[in-house]
Amino acid sequence: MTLIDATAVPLGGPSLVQERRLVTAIPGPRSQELLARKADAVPAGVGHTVPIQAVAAGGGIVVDADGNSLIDLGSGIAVTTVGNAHPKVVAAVQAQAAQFTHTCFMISPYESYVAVAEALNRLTPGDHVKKTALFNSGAEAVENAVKIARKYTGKPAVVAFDHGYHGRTNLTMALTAKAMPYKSGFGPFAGEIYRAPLSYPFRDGLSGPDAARRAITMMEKQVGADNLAAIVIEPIQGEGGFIVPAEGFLEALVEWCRANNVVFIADEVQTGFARTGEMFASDGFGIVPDLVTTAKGIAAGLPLAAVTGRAEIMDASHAGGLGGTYGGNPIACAAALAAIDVFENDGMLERAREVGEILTGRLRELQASDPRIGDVRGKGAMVAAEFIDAETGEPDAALAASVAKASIAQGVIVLTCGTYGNVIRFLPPLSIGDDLLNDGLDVVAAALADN
Ligand code: PLZ
Repeated sequence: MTLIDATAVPLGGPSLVQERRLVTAIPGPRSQELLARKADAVPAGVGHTVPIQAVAAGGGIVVDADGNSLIDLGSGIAVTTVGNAHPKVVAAVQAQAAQFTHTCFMISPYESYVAVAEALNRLTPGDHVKKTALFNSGAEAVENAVKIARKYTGKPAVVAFDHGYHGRTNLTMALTAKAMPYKSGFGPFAGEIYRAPLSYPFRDGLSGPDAARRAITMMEKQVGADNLAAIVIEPIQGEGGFIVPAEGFLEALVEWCRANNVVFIADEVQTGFARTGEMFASDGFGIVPDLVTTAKGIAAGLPLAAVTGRAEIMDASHAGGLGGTYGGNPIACAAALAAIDVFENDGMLERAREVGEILTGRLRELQASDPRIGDVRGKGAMVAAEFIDAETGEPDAALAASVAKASIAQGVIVLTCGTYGNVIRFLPPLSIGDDLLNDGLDVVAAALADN
């Protein structure tokens, strides 16, 4: 068992040399060694996309144990939006860790939890009175949002949508649409969960209002508003393929929910915190959800998640009904306060839009000369290309997989997604420079040309 010589490892953060540099094949020997240990020690169910041993990251770079520098176009699935090992986050974490690491907020409260709640109450869409409860993961936040909505309405049913992703716990598996790899063999799932059709303009060609009517008819006829506590929807589907609904779809659903005492839960776990060029994707659609779930970008990589919403809904649960040992851990809260400072004061919304323009511009250019790119879509720095068979228009998952694999082999971290597995998504940290981003996109373009 060889551990990495710490003196040879660069510090992470923005001071890392910002260039793609391969000194071995991917994976190099040290990475291979770790992956062999992983295969022996960690179950096969816990997969990995990029076969490296990460040792440092920052700016737009991930460095591996073999000394390779890879361009990061995935942010650890939309988490390190402010940049990996951001100096403000590092300082906040170090200071809090030296102060105390845990008391349990339900036993001895501390200020940072309350400050994160205040910040989320202020930043999430709508100027109504809000409250926030903190948890550890996106899935846990979604589960709690459902609990809160059921308690408030006294109704049992929940509607999720086609292509939705909400987590891997039992209730959130039930809410998640895709069987493989998320659900297959892991049932039975939680009851009283129903699935409504989404708006997927590239594939259904429906206007927003028409797609909403289709979903509302399903909810009225197959569930019944009298039985329905909440609908849970990602404003832009993340794992499901970065599907941006047609204009008017979300607005019509919100309106129907209001008229029918149904809680509208926006799952902004992937879309939240500047990712879409707005603080929350809901802002870009002009909708005000009743409850918003957040995680990922909120704390730059420390495990933290939240449910924020209308005070009267959030307050419906009895004392002791919500919580958990670690929810709102002080180190995670310190990281969140530092990240929120960066989101609010360091031009992150503007940067997300700039990064988005580069991504969309470059991908549209590629699409113009390659009919295998069926659709380029997204908002801000959340952009994807959907790959199709140029003749039939059918999803081409094999092409997306081989372009992603070839890009990774050339030192560019890209992630696939989509119900059909035929989408490559781009979620770079907003600390990435234009040159690095363009180099990464050059590599993806070359990989596509070779495939
Ligand atoms: N809601 C919208 O995107 C997490 C998970 C990938 P957790 N998405 C990435 C995988 O293979 O596990 C996600 C999300 C949306 C909820 C979640 C769940 O968040 O923090 O992973 O529990």
